[in-house]
Amino acid sequence: MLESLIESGGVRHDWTCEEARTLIAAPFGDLMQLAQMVHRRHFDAGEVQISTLLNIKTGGCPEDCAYCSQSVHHKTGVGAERLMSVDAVRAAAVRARDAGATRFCMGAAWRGPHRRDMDSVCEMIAEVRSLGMETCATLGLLEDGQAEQLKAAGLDYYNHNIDTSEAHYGKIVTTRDFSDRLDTLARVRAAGINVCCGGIVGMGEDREDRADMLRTLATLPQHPESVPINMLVAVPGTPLADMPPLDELELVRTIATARIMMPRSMVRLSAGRLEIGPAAQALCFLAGANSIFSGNMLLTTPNPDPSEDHELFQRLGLRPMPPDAATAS
Ligand code: SAM
Ligand code: DTB
Ligand code: SF4
Repeated sequence: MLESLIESGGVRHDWTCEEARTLIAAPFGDLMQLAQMVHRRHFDAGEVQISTLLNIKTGGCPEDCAYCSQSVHHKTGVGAERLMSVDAVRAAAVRARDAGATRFCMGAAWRGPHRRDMDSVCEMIAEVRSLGMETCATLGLLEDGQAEQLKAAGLDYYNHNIDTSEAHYGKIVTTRDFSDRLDTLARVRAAGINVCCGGIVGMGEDREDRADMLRTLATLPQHPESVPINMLVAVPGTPLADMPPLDELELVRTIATARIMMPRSMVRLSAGRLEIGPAAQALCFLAGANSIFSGNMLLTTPNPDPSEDHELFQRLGLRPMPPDAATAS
């Protein structure tokens, strides 16, 4: 019965909320079986793409995202720092490349980049690219012309998450709208940059919100090439500090549903791996996740040690994905 949703075998852009909600709520075994089938149709299920994150501008962000440690609206102990130097970014990228990462993602705690920052960021992108890695940046909302500037500098991917469903968005952020995020995503796409867009689970939303968030992504004119699914890291001092942890199987269901609805996208098991532990991570890979962030730190919170990831890959028979395989067949 679930199989009828993927009968055409192709990539669908006409998903309905009802279909997304049916998938995410299906009996666990049925959902997992379908996700596995779709995953194996398009990818080598033994391969996981490895990205590295670097916070190039920490803290002091004027936005009020309820989950974020870097907002000036919350007292989290994360101070505002200046934009890193190009040399320091280059050195971090060399370390990431030598540790096996194929994509280097630079994050900045901005509402969006100021004009004066664009030259430095473009220089960073060109440096990282010259090291032979794919480049990714997450800098917030983009204005006219900025996506084109980033593209010209050699940017491969832009990360810009919709974070949650449109209905739940106003409970999480008040300093911008859901539609502002979609506008930037359209600018990125129009500039010819690959789109990395996903969200966070465990922010007090319900299962239907998670389905609706995926439906928004899967009905974009082109699916995001990467879909990061983050489990909320409840940061002390943020409004979501006391949010009870979401059942891990709900994260697994979200990943499986993303895999089925966006069959050719890379689905990244992003923040929250430290919190869920190895067994739940294994289920996420079975559900069709095929990308992770490697390195002890995400932006401001810890991530599993690379040696633990290596051990988990050994236990599960997983291998790092070579750079050119990150395009689904
Ligand atoms: N300021 C830019 C923006 O908002 O797009 C870029 C950096 S922002 C920190 C990147 C993404 O990280 C957010 O959209 C959110 O999905 C994720 N994120 C931030 N804090 C998180 C947390 N505590 N737990 C899980 N995901 C988080
Ligand atoms: C994404 O979806 N997750 C990453 C990356 N894109 C930029 C960020 C996770 C941040 C987790 C909280 C922190 O370390 O501050
Ligand atoms: Fe700023 Fe991004 Fe954090 Fe929101 S998620 S407060 S925009 S750094």
